[in-house]
Amino acid sequence: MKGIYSALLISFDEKGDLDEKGIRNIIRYNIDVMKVDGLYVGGSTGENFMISTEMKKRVFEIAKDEAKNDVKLIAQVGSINLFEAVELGKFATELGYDSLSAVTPFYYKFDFEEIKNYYMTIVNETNNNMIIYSIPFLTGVNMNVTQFGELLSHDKIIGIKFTAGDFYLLERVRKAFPNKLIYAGFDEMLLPAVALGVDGAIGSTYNVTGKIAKEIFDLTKAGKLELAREKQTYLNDIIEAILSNGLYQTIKEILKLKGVESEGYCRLPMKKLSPEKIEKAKEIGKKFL
Ligand code: MN9
Repeated sequence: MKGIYSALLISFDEKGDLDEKGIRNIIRYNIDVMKVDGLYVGGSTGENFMISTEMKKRVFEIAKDEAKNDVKLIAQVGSINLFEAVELGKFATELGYDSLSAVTPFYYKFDFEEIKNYYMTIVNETNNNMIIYSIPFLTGVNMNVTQFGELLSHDKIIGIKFTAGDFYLLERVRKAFPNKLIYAGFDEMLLPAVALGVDGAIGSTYNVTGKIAKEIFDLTKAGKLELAREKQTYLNDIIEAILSNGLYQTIKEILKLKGVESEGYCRLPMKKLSPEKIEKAKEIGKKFL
């Protein structure tokens, strides 16, 4: 389960329906061209929190059907509707996903007992592996080493997707749980996360920069830090440009530029790119064709 995973981008049509052909093309590009080790399906990048339960299931089906056993597959099933999370967890487990993942429950200020109960419920009901998805800047949920430890003490809770810049916490968690999987969640901080011993990384920009990410990962592991830093700087120039133009929309445009056909719309309330921003997206993409 180690290595570089793309947080799978989902293409929608202009009305907001799933663009199945486009989704399949994006999956193939990730596997065949970016050579990622796995796909993280139904995460933030998949615009998962804006779509219906039926659509989430369909996305899991499409990804499994297209990827088969070519790469590892993780299904993000977290939802503050715990019944939905369990239903999706059972569904993805039956499809053969290698692991589930669930975002920490957000919006209400759930206490740790409630958070723990949420994870235990999903794990006990599905009997699949679970990767905690921790992304405090979007959820407002911060967990400390002891709390991570309480969750990770369960055999089925195999790791954390750590999308945060608190690298002291990352190092403490790494030391405390050497046998659990830790995935770096911020693409722009891949090198320092790998230097601190993460097992892999899951990111949105890897849909188009997966090969660069893999180089950074391997160079850093091999201790070739100077070269790794050059590549990280190169990657961060791309990421900075993408972020300033509209994250998911811009990556979808870049995919089109690279010949990956898709409708490439985002789901409302995310907005469309203006014609100027579409041009800008193309300029960004051309720099690393
Ligand atoms: O899955 C992603 N997080 C979000 C992790 O999209 C919220 C990251 O890959 C970021 O998109 C990326 C750019 O900031 O690091």
